[in-house]
Amino acid sequence: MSNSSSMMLIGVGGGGSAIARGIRRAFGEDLRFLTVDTDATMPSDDENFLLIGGDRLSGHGSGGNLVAARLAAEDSINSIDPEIEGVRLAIVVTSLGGGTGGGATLEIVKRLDSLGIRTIVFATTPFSFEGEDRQRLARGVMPMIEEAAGATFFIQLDKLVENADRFDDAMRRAVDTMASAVTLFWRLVEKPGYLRLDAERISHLVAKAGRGRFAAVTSRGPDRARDISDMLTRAPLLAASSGPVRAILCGVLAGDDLRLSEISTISDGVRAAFGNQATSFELATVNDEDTFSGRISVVLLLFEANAKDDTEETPGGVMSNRRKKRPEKTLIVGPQGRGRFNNAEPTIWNSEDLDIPTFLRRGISLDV
Ligand SMILES: Nc1nc2c(ncn2[C@@H]2O[C@H](COP(=O)(O)OP(=O)(O)OP(=O)(O)O)[C@@H](O)[C@H]2O)c(=O)[nH]1
Ligand SMILES: [Mg+2]
Repeated sequence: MSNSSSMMLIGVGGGGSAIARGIRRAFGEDLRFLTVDTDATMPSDDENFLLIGGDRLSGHGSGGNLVAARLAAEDSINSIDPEIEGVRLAIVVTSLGGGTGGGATLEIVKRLDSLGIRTIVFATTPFSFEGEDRQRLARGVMPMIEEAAGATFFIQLDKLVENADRFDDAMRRAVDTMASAVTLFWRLVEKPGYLRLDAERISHLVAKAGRGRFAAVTSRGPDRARDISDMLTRAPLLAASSGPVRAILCGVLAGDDLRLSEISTISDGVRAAFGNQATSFELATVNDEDTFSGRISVVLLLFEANAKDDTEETPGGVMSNRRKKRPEKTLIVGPQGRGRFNNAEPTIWNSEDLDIPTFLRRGISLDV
């Protein structure tokens, strides 16, 4: 591959690949990029497309079968290695609700992790109108993806597209929002601005972050900084919280006209709205006159720690909310979630792998 960037965008499954292609359109050719699917018929950019599980699924997709998609990804996992040579940070975009977006994403993230590549997963969860089966499929795989990945953002499509009228507007908004987050990381890695986050700090943040929430907002005009603070305070994607926010990453993307007072306004607004109990607040700016002239975009990533979880300080000083292992109280489930059945042929019934504990398949959390 000619692009030797250390960051790569990977879209998985039909929905994930569609979003990833949209993000790439926003970047042009510069972004190192791969789509992975079990379905050979989906629109793809051949050079950047990897078909997995061809022998098992004959290029027809998994048809909502999580287990078949996982096995397809396992069959083909070696073929991903040459595509990710030299990558240090992977942003994986997926849409949960089908088989491939859930099952293959899990296997791919595990592979990336085993190769020492940091992973950030952005995963949409289905619209409520798509029905309970898809929701259940999504819920079942979420804890496993979260366990395997560095930082994970689950994005409810219902919330992401609130107030959108037409379906294509809604999808465009999904792409735009995630594109802003990808832009932030890509620019921080490739072309940092004045307030930079060094690669080591990003690496620590991503390695230990666990589940987070994020939103991206844009404004122009004389009151753009205040607008942004207001919009972030009201952002539906940031609203749901199961615990206090422990770490914040605030990325300000702007042109050369960004004023110091505007950075202060945004920073103060974010701290006042979300930062009361945050022990880590990272602010980074990306300066790109060509793309952001006249406007400011802010990507806000919030990491919260569940009250039951321990936290730990990483060498980079960023709080982690990944669960510490507490053998006497906590039920430890590895990334695969198949326990001692790890190397056995799965027991498949009704598209479910019965060797995976029921609470994991059903997405039920246990208070032990
Ligand atoms: N943003 C966006 N989301 C989509 C699109 N198509 C499907 N989705 C979402 O993606 C979820 C998963 O569906 P698919 O992507 O078709 O499934 P898959 O991951 O390819 O898995 P299988 O086809 O079952 O192997 C759906 O429940 C939708 O919520 C799309 O074009 N754009
Ligand atoms: Mg598909």
